[in-house]
Order: sequence, then C-alpha cells, then structure tokens
Amino acid sequence: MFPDNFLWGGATAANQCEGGYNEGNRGLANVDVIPHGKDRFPVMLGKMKMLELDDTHYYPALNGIDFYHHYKEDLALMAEMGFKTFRMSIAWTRIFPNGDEEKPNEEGLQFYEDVFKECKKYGIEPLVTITHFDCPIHLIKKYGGWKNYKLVEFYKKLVTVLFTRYKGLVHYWLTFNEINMILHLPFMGAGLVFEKGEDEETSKYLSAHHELIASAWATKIGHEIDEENKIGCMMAAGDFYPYCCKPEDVWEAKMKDRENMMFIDVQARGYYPNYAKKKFERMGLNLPLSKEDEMVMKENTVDFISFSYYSSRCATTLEDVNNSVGNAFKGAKNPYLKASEWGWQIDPLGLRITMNTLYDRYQKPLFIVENGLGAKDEIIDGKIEDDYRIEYLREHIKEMKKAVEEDGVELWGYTPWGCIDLVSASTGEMSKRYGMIYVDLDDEGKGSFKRYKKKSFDWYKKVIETNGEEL
Ligand code: BGP
Repeated sequence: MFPDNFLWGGATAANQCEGGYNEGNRGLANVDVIPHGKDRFPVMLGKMKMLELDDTHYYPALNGIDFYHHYKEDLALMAEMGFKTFRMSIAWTRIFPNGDEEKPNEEGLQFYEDVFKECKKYGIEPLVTITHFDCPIHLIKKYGGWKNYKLVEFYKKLVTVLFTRYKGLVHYWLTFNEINMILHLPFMGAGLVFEKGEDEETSKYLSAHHELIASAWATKIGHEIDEENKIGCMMAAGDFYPYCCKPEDVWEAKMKDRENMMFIDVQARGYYPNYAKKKFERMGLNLPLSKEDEMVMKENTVDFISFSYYSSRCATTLEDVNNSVGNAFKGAKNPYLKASEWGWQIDPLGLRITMNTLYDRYQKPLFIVENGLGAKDEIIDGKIEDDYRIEYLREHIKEMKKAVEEDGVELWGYTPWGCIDLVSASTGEMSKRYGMIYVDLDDEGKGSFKRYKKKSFDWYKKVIETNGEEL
C-alpha cells in the first residue's frame, strides 16, 4: 500500500509547455533559442554559438503548448484526474528578464501566483522546479553562464524572491532539474557555449560546482523563509548495469554511476566525496570554495532526493557492443530489454533497482518526478487508445510499489513526465508524446491547441482514486 498522503500527479517544465515568450515582459533564455532540426543537438551541447532568434529556424519553446493562456483549462483536467501534486517550473526570465536586474518583474510574479492559486483551488500541491534547463540569455552573453560565480548571486536573489512571494502557496521545491545533465547537455544545463580550444570538462565541472553552491544556498534561504518548505535535488537517474560479469565491465558501470551520483552526493551529504576530489586533482582542477560557501553546503543538505527515471543503462569496455542508445546518455544496448521508438530502453525492474540504490546511499525520502513513455499517438474516430503508455506506466508503478512495500523505501510521490503532451526536450518535436492529455499540435507548432483526453486519462484517474491498488 502507498501511504495515504502519497503525492500522485504529473510533471511539466516551463520551456516545454508555457509559451507566451514575448508576453508579460519576459526576457529570452537559452532554451528559447534551441532550434528544431539538425542544429538542435550541436546547440544543446554548447558546440554552436546561436544566441539570437532568426527567421530561418523554428524554435519550439517559444509557444510550447501555450500553457500560459490555457493553464486554467489544463489544471481543471489535472484536477479531474485527481492530481494531488503538479510539477512545473518557473521561467527565470519571467521573474528577472535579464537575470541581473535589481527588481523582479511583477507581471511574471503575478502569473505564477495565479497558477499556484488555481492549484490551491483544487487542493493540488505545486512541486516547483526553480530552474529546468533555464538560464537568461543575458547572463550567458555577459557572464558566460554558470561558469561564472556571479550566477550564484543572481540565483540567490531569484530564490529569495520566489520563497518570499509564494510562501504558503508552494511547499515543495527542486533546485535544478537533472543537475547531472550539465555533463551531457551543457548549454541546457548551464548555459555553456564553448569557445574554440576551451577545456570543456573544466568548464562543466566549474559550472556544476557553482550550481551545487547555489543549490545549498537555496536550501538555506528556503528553510529560513518558511520552515515548512521541503527542498530537494533532482537527478537524471537510472542505474548502470555491467554489460557482462567481466570485472572491467562491473568497474565501468560503477564509474558511470559515480559520474552522475557525484552531484547528489554533494547535495545530500554536504561535501565532495573523496573520489571526486581525486578526479579533480587528476584534472588539475582547483575548485574555489570560500569558507562561507563551504559551511552553507555542509549545513544545508536537501530534504529529499528527486529523480527522473526512463531507463536503466548498460556499461561495457567492449568496443563492438558499445552502441549508443537513448539521446543524451550513451551506453551499450541491453539485449534483454525492448526499447521505445527513440531507442530508450524499457526496464520497469530498473526503477526498483534505482530506488533501492538511491535510498541505500542517502537514507532520505525519494520523489519520482519524471517517468514515462514517449510515443506517437494517433486520433482514430476521435479517440486516442494509448494502451502502450498504460502498460509502461502500470509496469513501472508495480515495481515502485514493491520498492515501497517490500524494500521499505520511503517515497513521497510520483509525477509521470509530460502528463499533458508537450514539446520533447531532445527532439524539439510534439510527436514524441508522453501525456494522458493530448494537445493538437504538430512538429512545426501548427494546430488548434485543443486538449483531448486519452485512454490513459481514465486509467490514471482510477490509479489515483484507488491509491495505486487498481492498476
Ligand atoms: C528529461 C527532462 C525533461 C523531458 C524528459 C523527456 O531529461 O528533464 O525536460 O523532456 O527528459 O525527454 P524527451 O522530451 O527528450 O523525450
């Protein structure tokens, strides 16, 4: 049985659903200038300087699914499904259009206040990601993004404004979405655009260091402003399996896990683990850390560990099987698993394994804030029969339940990704859909923006109604 207060819901992010990019005095962010098409990956990787909008590209984040104008209708649908929580993110550039202003933008603050009040009307707890791949363009142009310590100061200001304004309306916060993604998609994760000859690894770890400091400050400030606030970290999780029992493969898997876990090790324990210090030594990287920041990190660890889980991964030293699968994470193809159309392998038991890894390691409550199947849906006779999605979610919920019931993992909630269809982060397309609510839009952003309930809508409603008993 899941606990009575289990937080069932769904997850979104501003840059993939909000739209209204030029309304309410909003500024432009990195995510706004990531185009659809062949330039998308090079830009996300920081390999292409493309910080302006131009007419030759289509930018899917600009309009998203227009949650900006549809939020009332969307929240009513979430409420109808029985959501206890709704994960969304703040667009930094609505609050501080450039990121470094003295005063926040009232229109932006008011927009989120209206959304949170609408949630409250239905008894839905907002779960707010402060930054979901989101960094004001101005901070990238002027300061170089998160490589610069100045961003810590701007972020502190941002969170102070948010915690103060939304005190009592929001109790659950995540500091950075998939913080380990900096290593894989550095423009998304930290606003990095690499110069020719730049030591990319150094820039990534320096940016990560600044985000880790900023995250600790957010935890401190959040608790000071409202002791009811629960502040969590967020990682792109999914254990690495050794491809075979060759000790080298076991070691390779451990190393890959460490690469991702390092972030959470710091956020949950308050200091860098020895293996990270040794790595930085080998890199000749001396991460500056003031006494004050060091103390803040130590004394302000997160309240809970949140994560996304789409798939397990597979590591090997064997060159011939080291094919890449999935989008951002490279790895070997696991021959025992099926995959989605995009090569994301499907492994429900992997969720239980990952939950156990994280709970054993940190002994803090967990929150699954992303999980789901990206698939192409078709409307036939006005209906969307997404049994494949129901099957994916059902199998994952079963494993999640075992982790809670049989392994004693403390789990606060479950918010499947893209509960309403939104723009895919990796492809920039609408046709990779995750939702229980269909949005009529195509890959060029054309359509009526109308919302339709899929078969999974009623199924998930029942799941929530029965607290996970009827799957
Ligand atoms: C995670 C991101 C989300 C989301 C999800 C699905 O990495 O936090 O923003 O998009 O992956 O990925 P995609 O949209 O590429 O299928």
